[in-house]
Amino acid sequence: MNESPILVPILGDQLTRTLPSLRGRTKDDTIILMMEVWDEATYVKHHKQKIVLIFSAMRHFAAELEDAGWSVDYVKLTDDDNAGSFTGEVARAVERHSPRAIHVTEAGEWRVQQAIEEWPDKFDCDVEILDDDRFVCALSEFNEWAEGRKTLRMENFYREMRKKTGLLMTDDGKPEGGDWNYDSENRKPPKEGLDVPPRPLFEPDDITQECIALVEEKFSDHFGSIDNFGWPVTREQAEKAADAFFAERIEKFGPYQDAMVHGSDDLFHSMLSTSINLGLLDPLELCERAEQSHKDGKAPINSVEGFIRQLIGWREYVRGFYWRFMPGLAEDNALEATRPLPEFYWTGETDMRCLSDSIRSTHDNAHAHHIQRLMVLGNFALIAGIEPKPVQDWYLAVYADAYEWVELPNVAAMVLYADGGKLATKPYAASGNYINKMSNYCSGCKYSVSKKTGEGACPFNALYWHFMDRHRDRLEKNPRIGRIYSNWDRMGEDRQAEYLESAEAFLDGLEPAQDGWAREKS
Ligand code: FAD
Ligand code: DLZ
Ligand code: SF4
Repeated sequence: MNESPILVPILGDQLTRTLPSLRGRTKDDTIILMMEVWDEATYVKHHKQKIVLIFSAMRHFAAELEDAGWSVDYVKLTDDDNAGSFTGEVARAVERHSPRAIHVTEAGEWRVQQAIEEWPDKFDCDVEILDDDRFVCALSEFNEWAEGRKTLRMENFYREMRKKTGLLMTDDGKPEGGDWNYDSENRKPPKEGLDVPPRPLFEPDDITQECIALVEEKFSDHFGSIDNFGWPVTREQAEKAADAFFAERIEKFGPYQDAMVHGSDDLFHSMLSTSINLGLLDPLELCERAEQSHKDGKAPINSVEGFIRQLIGWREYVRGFYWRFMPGLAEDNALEATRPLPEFYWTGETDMRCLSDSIRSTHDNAHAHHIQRLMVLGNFALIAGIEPKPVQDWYLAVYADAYEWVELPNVAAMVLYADGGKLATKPYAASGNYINKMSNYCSGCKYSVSKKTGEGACPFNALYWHFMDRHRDRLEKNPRIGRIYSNWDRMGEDRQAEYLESAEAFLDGLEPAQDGWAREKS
């Protein structure tokens, strides 16, 4: 080893062999630093599976790098003198190794990037912060696209990404199949007897078992069950999970993308977000595989286009959006929502079957699929007027794939409309009707979805109109939603009063979440 090496800190969601800060480095001149730190493990009270996943994936990645001949300085959470923060651990590593420079890939989260940007002043060596190029769209490119636009619609951005990548584009520059977006074909309700192949679960090996024991000991008061842990923790396992998706589920991914079935947690979703966000899978490679499965006649265009849109559309778009609007996005509250998060988000104890099943899946798997997150859990938080901050913290804590750059735009902007409409053209508010159409939840629910008000009525129905009524000033002018008010006005004052009273009685009965689940530090 050279006397004065380059120190390369690799963060928990940077587990990619071709990471910019690793590319071009030589093994005899580099110390890789990986750090399990208390600050990251507790800035929200992450689901137990999420901590196991990240620590286990980090430990596996470190072992692979060492096997490949790299020098890895790995700091475990329980190591003596662990400083508890990235900056504290880098300071200790600088003492140990006296590096001539630190090369680090920019952080995914604003909070961590702020800390990294202080390193040049803190440490007596060069600090190089490299752009994270594991995305299709650089942040500078997103800002160029966004600059001067009145609205930042994902669909427009997505078309640019299609052109840029050439995915699903014909030789003469047209969208494959004639349309850019096949969403209208992707709203099939779940039929009886939907036959869903199970996704592969990976048996915890010794490293994962150690992480499970650690989490059981140190994070026993965190949300979630650890019994079902089966997430991929290495690139090899993640590739097996991807293989299974492309072999067995992509065909029906599109049609049933918005479906919800009681007790069926994965449906035809890829379940790859944890691996993609950790850096174990390359999203562009996945899109190319999806495109290939269409070319091979194994998946229809609506499935493949839907999958590609989630990755080069939504995923890239929310990242650009996050960095463009942080730190304000985390504080936005355009609808002035103030109600505390209900306790049932943590306990699952509610008679609303759609919510209790989505929370059960969240508790058991550290996962719920998109439409549960958006139209059940999110929709409820929106129409019940829950304050954004605890909702944001809840989503950040409970999902194994949650990092603020992807979680916050989805929660604050897409679900809660807290940004006032920079992302979505209208709030995604819905009554029980939508949930009934897209799921089998309502048939077994204590509430009646067809009953609008009063005892036993589905709470979503009255809450929907309560939301519409209290935000009339803002929403009436919105061309995508404004005409709903003519239905409201046609009901007449007595009926309106019944809706509002029903909603208020329900809201009054909500038990606020106990302290202790919330963000430990802010
Ligand atoms: P699939 O349905 O198979 O989709 C394929 C991939 O597309 C996903 O793996 C993911 O990488 C990407 N994707 C899909 N939708 C989105 C989206 N809206 N934004 C960004 N990427 C998307 N995704 C996260 O990765 N982390 C989060 O913290 C997160 N929080 C969310 C919060 C809310 C309120 C909502 C509505 C969505 C959130 N999503 C988040 C997006 C989406 O729900 C998950 O990516 C998806 O459920 C992961 O499961 P999957 O891999 O089976 O996805
Ligand atoms: C989420 C998380 C957790 C729970 N723990 C760690 C950790 O101990 N060490 C680490 O490097 N990363 C962890 N992470 C992921 C980081 O929070 C994530 O890499 C950054 O926030 C991205 O900016
Ligand atoms: Fe959810 Fe209402 Fe249906 Fe019950 S009736 S499952 S609360 S939408």
